[in-house]
Amino acid sequence: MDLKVGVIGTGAIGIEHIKRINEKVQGAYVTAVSDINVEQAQRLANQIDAVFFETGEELIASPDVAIVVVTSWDPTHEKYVLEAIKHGKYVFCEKPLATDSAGCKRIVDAEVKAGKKLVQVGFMRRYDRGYIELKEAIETKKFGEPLMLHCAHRNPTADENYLTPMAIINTGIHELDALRWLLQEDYVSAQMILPKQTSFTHEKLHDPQMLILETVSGVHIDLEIFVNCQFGYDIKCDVVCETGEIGLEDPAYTHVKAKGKNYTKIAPDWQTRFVEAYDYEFELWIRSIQTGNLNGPTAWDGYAAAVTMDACGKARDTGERTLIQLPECPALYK
Ligand code: NAI
Ligand code: NAD
Ligand code: ISE
Repeated sequence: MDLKVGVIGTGAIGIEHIKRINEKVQGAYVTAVSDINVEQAQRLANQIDAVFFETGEELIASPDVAIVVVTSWDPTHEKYVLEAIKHGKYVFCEKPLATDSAGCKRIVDAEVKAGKKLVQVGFMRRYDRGYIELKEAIETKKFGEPLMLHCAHRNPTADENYLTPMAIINTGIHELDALRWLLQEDYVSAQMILPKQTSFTHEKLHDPQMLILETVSGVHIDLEIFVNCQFGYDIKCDVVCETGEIGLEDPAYTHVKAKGKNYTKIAPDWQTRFVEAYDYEFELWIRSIQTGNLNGPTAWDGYAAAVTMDACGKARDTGERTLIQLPECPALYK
């Protein structure tokens, strides 16, 4: 029987995921939506023949909702995930799981108390073909041990609501998870550098920012986060190993030769750059629930990323290298 999905947050990515569930993925369909933007969500509910709920809590409690997707603003994630756990319902939560490590810890504690993995975090880079190839090369030691990673996370523009801390909490959080997953290692320290700023930013956003992470075995990672780069949505991850380097290519299916130039396009946004990763992420999420074997990024992964995120915030504020230490991982996640 197809799973009935309730989606909280019908903004940019909420709409994308709803289409994905209804039109691409097998085994599930959206029966309910909720958003504080009542008019827009009600209109959407009518279009897709779903029920509109005034609050996320009512949606979660509804017998017409078997599983929950949280795609509302970052600060709202924690309360909806906790509510879904309270009802024993599987919940897919877009990143970040919560806006600090204390919030993520409350979710981990609630899930451990429930005694069952119910939460999956929207770290979709793990489902991207490029990252999967990087991971395979690292795991098989094809080029020896990884030593250094050079990474960049660039967005074309960010609006006035995007503030300095969001470079990590909302954007760099993807790398905090993806690189830990790639290397299968936790981080031990974070340093942040605030370089010369672009004239395209605003008063409340330092842009770009640079992060240096060190892992348990001493791998060093440099990550540039630049959210007003103007030219496109650009993701780089070059892994330097003992006998070779392996890095992401920009996905492109065609090239253009014209007017004396030979070029390929850069993706304009995250929707385009990671479309296949999001599709695959949802296909596997639904399948894993049907087979009772949830196997995507866990609440513990969300917590580990958030501990690092907090350390980055401290490193930015103090200008100092900040140590990172995770507590013992609960048995539920081993
Ligand atoms: P958005 O601003 O377009 O949509 C957010 C929606 O949440 C809005 O419709 C808003 O009205 C609604 N909302 C806010 N508070 C709410 C509440 N308490 N209850 C119900 N609805 C509420 O934002 P966008 O870009 O769709 O991002 C949503 C989430 O998805 C964010 O957490 C973001 O970090 C994440 N995201 C993840 C991406 C990825 O690559 N995995 C890409 C884009 C967003
Ligand atoms: P958005 O602003 O377009 O949408 C957010 C929606 O949440 C809005 O419709 C807003 O009205 C609604 N909302 C806010 N508070 C709410 C509440 N309390 N209850 C219900 N709805 C509420 O933002 P977005 O770009 O769609 O991002 C949404 C989430 O998805 C964010 O957490 C973001 O970090 C994440 N995101 C992830 C990726 C990714 O690559 N994985 C990409 C984009 C966004
Ligand atoms: C957005 O929420 C995402 O998650 C995108 O993947 C990221 O590139 C962007 O910076 C975020 O705002």
